[in-house]
Amino acid sequence: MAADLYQAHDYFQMDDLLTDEHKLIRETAREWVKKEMSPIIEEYYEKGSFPKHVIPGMGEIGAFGPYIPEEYGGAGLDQISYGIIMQELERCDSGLRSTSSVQSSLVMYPIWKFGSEEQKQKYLPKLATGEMIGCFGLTEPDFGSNPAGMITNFKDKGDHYLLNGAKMWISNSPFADIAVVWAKNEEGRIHGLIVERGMEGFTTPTTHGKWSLRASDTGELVFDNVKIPKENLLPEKSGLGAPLACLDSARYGIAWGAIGAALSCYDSALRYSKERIQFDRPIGGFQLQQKKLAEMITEITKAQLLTFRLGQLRNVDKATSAQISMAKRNNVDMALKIAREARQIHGAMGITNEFPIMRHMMNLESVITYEGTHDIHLLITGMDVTGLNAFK
Ligand code: TGC
Ligand code: FAD
Repeated sequence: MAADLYQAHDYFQMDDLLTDEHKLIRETAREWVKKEMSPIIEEYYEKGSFPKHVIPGMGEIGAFGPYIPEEYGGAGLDQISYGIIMQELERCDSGLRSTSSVQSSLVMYPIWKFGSEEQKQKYLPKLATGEMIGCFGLTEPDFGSNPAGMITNFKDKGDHYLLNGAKMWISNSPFADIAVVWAKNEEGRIHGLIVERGMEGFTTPTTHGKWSLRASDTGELVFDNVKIPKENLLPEKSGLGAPLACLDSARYGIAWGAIGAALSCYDSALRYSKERIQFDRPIGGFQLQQKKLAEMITEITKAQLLTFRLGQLRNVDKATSAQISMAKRNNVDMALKIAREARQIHGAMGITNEFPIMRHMMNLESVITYEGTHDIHLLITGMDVTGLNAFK
């Protein structure tokens, strides 16, 4: 890959709204990405695997559970800090942000919010450093957008639970040490269970053939009469609202992350438009290219403002699920459109790995689908503004 020339863009002086701590967190993440990730991302993307050797470094920059209290090994930071880290990671690659958001919002968050004190002490400090990696099993082969229909179930066998079923499309499952798995009990009530690698009957086959999110390992979780110790059930919350609350946190992180991918594409396109000469002048001097670039920075700026405000609301626990859905949907769609326009500005060069554009574009095809599809988030907004439920 060519040298990482990335420069962030801040058209509406958003930096004035950040604290010195926010800026320090951003610099730390940005420098780490430039030094450790940018030189290797294309290689791992082509190989189709996540660079596991960077996991301890991710722990050091606070990418695992930044908002988890320090007593459990987290950094005790605010929601805007979490967003800033997600943005810097996804500026490099959505798969890198995925690993961070799954660990933080889908594994550490449910253990912190719904776990017992023993579970928090046992898992959170190791998850915060990356000594332990987790994954989150909600989606099933026949239940994606509609997780309420899940078939995975557990039965009470007196001194343990017996877990059966299968989860599909699970980020990090092939190498995760633990999985937070959502399953129904005999009454059909959804609960979270912590399943550990090595438990008999538990396997994690890798999913092959992805053209998107290639620098992230995806797989299945298969449970064939797996004995789960009773102390591995998350005791503090049950029902679909429990996994959906985790999704709120992860979707919030994606809203920030997608701006990072968009900034990366815009930055590359802006530079290229000033350097590439056709008809004896830089292509950036043509009105058609200026229209693309002007619209890109306008959409990025709107997303930055929306997302910063969402962060303020999250900080005081006032953000609604529907507001998070709007931001996730808007920002991922915005980033995908910018990736496509940026690709055109780069001409043929835009399809090569000399530039990050095509990789971002392919990644964003996953991001627009996972954590609730573009359609599902529109229906959540629709339900919120009309009070009418289109799902039922
Ligand atoms: P519904 O009847 O509306 O709700 C069931 C219960 O949940 C409550 N609730 C929420 N609670 C917290 N946060 C939210 N966002 C919530 N939304 C709803 C609700 O109040 C209710 O509570 P209660 O007490 O009354 O029971 O549920 P529904 O079955 O109609 O479904 C609604 C729908 C479609 C919006 C929901 O199922 C949905 O969001 N579907 C999309 C599924 C999804 O996003 N899957 C993501 C899987 S994980 C993933 O993709 C990780 S990618 C990781 C990476 O690499 O980054
Ligand atoms: P479906 O639900 O089958 O949807 C197919 C199409 O139908 C979509 O366009 C959808 O918008 C549309 N549709 C569905 N319902 C409606 C409706 N009511 N009205 C209108 N249109 C509708 N899941 C996890 O649990 N953990 C993970 O770690 C995880 N990681 C993932 C990583 C990757 C790379 C990918 C691609 C997915 C991952 N997922 C994960 C799964 C992801 O959350 C699901 O793919 C997503 O929720 C959509 O489910 P589905 O693919 O089954 O699509």
